[in-house]
Amino acid sequence: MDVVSVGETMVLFTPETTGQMRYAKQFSSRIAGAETNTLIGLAKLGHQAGWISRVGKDEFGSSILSFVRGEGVDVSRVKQTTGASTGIFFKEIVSEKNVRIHYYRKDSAASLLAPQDIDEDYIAQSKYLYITGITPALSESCRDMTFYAMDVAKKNGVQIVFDPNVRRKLWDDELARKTLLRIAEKSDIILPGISEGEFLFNVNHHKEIAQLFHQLGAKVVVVKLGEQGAYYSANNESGHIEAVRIEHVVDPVGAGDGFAAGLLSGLLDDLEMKQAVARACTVGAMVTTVNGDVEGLPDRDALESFIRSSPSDEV
Ligand code: KDG
Repeated sequence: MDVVSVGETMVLFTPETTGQMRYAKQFSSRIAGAETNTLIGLAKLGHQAGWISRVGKDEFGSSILSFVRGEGVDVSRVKQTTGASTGIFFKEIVSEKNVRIHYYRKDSAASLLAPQDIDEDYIAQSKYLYITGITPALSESCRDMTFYAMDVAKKNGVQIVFDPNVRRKLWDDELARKTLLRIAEKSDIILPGISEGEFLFNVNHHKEIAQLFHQLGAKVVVVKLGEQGAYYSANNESGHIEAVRIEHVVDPVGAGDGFAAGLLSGLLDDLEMKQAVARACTVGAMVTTVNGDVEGLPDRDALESFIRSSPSDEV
C-alpha cells in the first residue's frame, strides 16, 4: 500500500430542497467519510490505498463497502459488525451560506474500533499512515486505536500524515485539544486549516501556526488557506501557493480531504514540495465543483485536462 488510513465512513443524506430540513420530503444518498474521501482521491489518481474500519452488518454497511471498493480502495481490512449499525449523517442546506451537519453515529459500528482491529503488517508495509482528528473523537477505544496505529507506523518507519479535522460536535473541547496535540507530536506531516490553528493554539496566522506545529516535531506543515491557497513549510523551504479559481462553488465539503489526496499523490510521485502543494490545491478545488464529498475527485486524465484549462502550470 502507498497510503493506509483508519476511520469511519457513513451514508450521507442531503435534502433535495434547500431550507429547514424538517420540511424536506426527498433526500439523495451518498457515501462520505474524511478518510475514505482521501483514499478514494488517491486510488483515482492511481495510488494503492487501503482502509481499516468497521461498518454495520446492514444494508448501509454493504453499500459503503461496495462503493469504496468500486472506487479502487482495498477494503480487505474492513469488518462488518453485528450488533451495531453503520453511521449516517445529514447535510441540511438551510441556505447557500448556512450548511448544517447532523450526525446519527453514536455507538455506531465504527465507534467500536479498537487496537485489535489494527493489522500491524498492513500498516508496516505502507508508505504513509493517514490520520484525521475525527477518528479519536468517536470513542475511547477509537482513541486507543489511533495511538496504537501511530505507534506501529513509528516502529516501522512509516510516515504519519495528520489532518486535525476538528469536529466540535463529536467531543468536548478540552479532550479534543489535548488529544489532537498529542497526535500532532507524533506526526511527520500536518495539514491544518486556520480555524484549527486557532482552536489548538489560539493563533490565526499561518506562519505562526506552522511554526508551532514544527515545535511539536512536524517535519512538514501545510496550512490550508481556502480562497487564498495554501502555505507550506518544510526543511528550510517555505512558500505560498495561490488557490485555483473556481467560477461557482457547488459544495465545499470534502475539499480538505481532496487537498490531502493531492498532496500525498504529489509526494508519492516525488514532486517537489511546491508542486505537491499545487496539486493539493487543484484537487481540493475540483472537489468543490460538484455535489458530494468524492464525486469531484479527479482521475489522472481529469486532473491533467483541468490543469491544461486553468492558467497555472505549477501542478
Ligand atoms: O471532510 C468531510 C467529512 O467531514 C465528511 O465526509 C463527514 O467524515 C465526516 C465527518 O466525520 O464529519
